[in-house]
Amino acid sequence: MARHLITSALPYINGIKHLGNMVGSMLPADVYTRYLRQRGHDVLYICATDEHGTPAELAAKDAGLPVAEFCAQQHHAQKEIYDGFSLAFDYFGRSSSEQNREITQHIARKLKENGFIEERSIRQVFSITDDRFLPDRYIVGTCPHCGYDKARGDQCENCTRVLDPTDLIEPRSAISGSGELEIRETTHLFLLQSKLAGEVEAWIDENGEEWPTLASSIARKWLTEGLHDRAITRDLDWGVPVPADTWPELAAEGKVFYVWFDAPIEYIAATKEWADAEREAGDSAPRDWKSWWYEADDVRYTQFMAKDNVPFHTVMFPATMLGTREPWKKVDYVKAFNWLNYYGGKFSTSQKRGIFTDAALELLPADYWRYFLIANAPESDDTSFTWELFSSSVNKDLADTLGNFVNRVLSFSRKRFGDEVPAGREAGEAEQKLGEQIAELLAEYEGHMETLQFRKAAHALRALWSAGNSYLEEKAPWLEIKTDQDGAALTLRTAMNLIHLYSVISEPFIPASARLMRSAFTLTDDTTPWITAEQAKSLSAVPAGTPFTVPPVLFAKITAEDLDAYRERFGGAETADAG
Ligand code: B3M
Ligand code: ZN
Repeated sequence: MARHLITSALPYINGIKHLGNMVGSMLPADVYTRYLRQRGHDVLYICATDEHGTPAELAAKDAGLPVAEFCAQQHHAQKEIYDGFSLAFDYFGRSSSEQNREITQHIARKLKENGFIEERSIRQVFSITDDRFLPDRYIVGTCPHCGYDKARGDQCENCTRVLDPTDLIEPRSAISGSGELEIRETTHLFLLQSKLAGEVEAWIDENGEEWPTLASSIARKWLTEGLHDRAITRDLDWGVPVPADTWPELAAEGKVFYVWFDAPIEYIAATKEWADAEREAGDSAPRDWKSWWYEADDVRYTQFMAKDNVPFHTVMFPATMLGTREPWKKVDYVKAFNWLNYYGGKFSTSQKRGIFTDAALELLPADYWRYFLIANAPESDDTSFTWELFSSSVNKDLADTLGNFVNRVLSFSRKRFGDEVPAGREAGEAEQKLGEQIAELLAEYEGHMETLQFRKAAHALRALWSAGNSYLEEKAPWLEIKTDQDGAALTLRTAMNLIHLYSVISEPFIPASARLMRSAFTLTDDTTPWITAEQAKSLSAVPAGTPFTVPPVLFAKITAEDLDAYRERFGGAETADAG
C-alpha cells in the first residue's frame, strides 16, 4: 500500500467547462483515483477552482456582479456539475481561500529570503479615468497589423498576432472605454527564474525520465528557450495580496500576485482546506495536510493536465518550490493530454461550438460520457468528438456488449430458475478456458491502469465484456436448457459471476452503473474492493443460491432521431469549418 497524491489542473472560474476540459484533467484523474483506491492504496485527490486573474474580473464585470460573489456562485455551479460526473475529489477547494493566501505569501517570503525575488521598476499603461494601471487585457485598440478595432493589449484576436499594449492604435481602457491613458513607472516583483534554471534542469533530468513524452518534451522545449525572470505581481483588485510585512510599499499600492503564481500553490492550500474543513466539523482525528506535501518522500504525486498547462507545472512551479529551499513535495509523474476537438475544430465558448459539461449531463447520465471520453482520450494525439462516434460507442459497447449481457442473463435465469443463482453442474472445460482468458485480460487491464494508459485500459475492459458475450453465444443457454438443465444453470451461474466481476472492475469508468450491477446480488459479504486476475480465474465469487434481482436497463440506445436532435442542437460536421 502506497500513499498517492493526485491533482488535476484547476478549472478556471470564468465559466462552465466543456468536455475537452473534462477529459484533459479531472476525469482521468478520477478514474485513476478510483482504481488506486480499489487496489487498497491511500489516495488523496485534490482539485479546486482557479479564481484569480483578469479573466475572472472581466467575467464578473460582464455578469454585473462583484468578483467575490461571482466566484462564489461559479464555484458552486462547477462543483455541482463535478458531483454530477461522480468525480470523487477528497476536496474541491478555492484558490481565493485564506489558506492559499497564507501559503502563497509564505512561499514568496522564502523566495525573497533566498534571493530569488527582486523588485523592478517597469513602464506600464495607467488609466487616468479609472485611476488604475491597466494589465494587457484591459487595454483595447486598433491592431496595427490588420486594423481590427477590438484588439487586446496582449494579442489581436482577429489576426492572432501577439502585441504589446504600446503597439495599439488609439488605445483605450476596456473598463471605462476612456482614451485618457499615460505611461507610468511602477514597481513589480520579479521571480529570478534565470538563477534557478540549472537546478530545474537537473531536477527534470532526474525526474522527467519516466514522464510520458508529451510532458517531458514540452518541459525540455521550455528549458531550451531559456528560463527568464518573470513579473509575478499585477495591479488588480482581486488576488493574493503582496504581504505587507515584507513589501510594505507594494502592498500599500494594492499589488497582488499573478494568477499563475498562486494557482499551483492552491494544490497545497486546498489540502489544508481539506484538513481545516474537518477540524471545523469537530472531528477528533485531524487530517494531516502537511504530511502529504512537506518532507513527503513516501508520497507518490501524479498531476493531470492539458498540454498547454505543462510548462507551468514542469518548469515554473518546480522553480518556485526549489527556490524556497524547503522540502516541498514535487511532482513524480505528469500525465498530459492533447486536445479533444469537436468535428475537427476547436470547442469554442464564444462561438457556442461543442458540448459543455452542464448540457452533457442534462442530455444523458454521466457514465455514458465518462466511458466515451476515457475510451477516446486524446493521449497520443488530438482526437475529435463527433455525435456519430459517440452514439456508436454508447450503443455498441455500453448498451449491446455490457448492458444487454447483464439484462439478458439475469432475466433469462429468473424466468427459468427463479430469484436465486442456479446451482447446476460443476465448472467444465469451457468455464476453465473462460477463466483463463478473463485472468489474462484482467492482468492486461491492470497493467494499463498502473501505467495510466487510459485508452488501452478501456480497450481491455471492452475485451473483458466481449469475452462474456462470446462465452454466452457459444454455450447458448436458451438452447441448452431444452436438453440439459444443469448445463444451462452452470452457464448462467458463470455469466452471473462475470456480471459481478464487471461490476467491480468497471467502477473506475462507470461508477453509477457498476453500483447498480453489483447491487443486483444479495451476497452475505460483498465488500471486496477488487478481484485480482488470480481470483477471477475461478469465477466463483457469487455462489449458487445467492438471491438476485434484475436491474433496470443499464444503458439506453441512442436512436437515429436522438442523433439528429443532438446534431441540430449542438451543430454537427458543418460547423467544423467555422473554427
Ligand atoms: N486554470 C487551466 C486553464 O484555465 C488553469 C490551470 C491551473 S492549474 C494550477 O487553462
Ligand atoms: Zn490584428
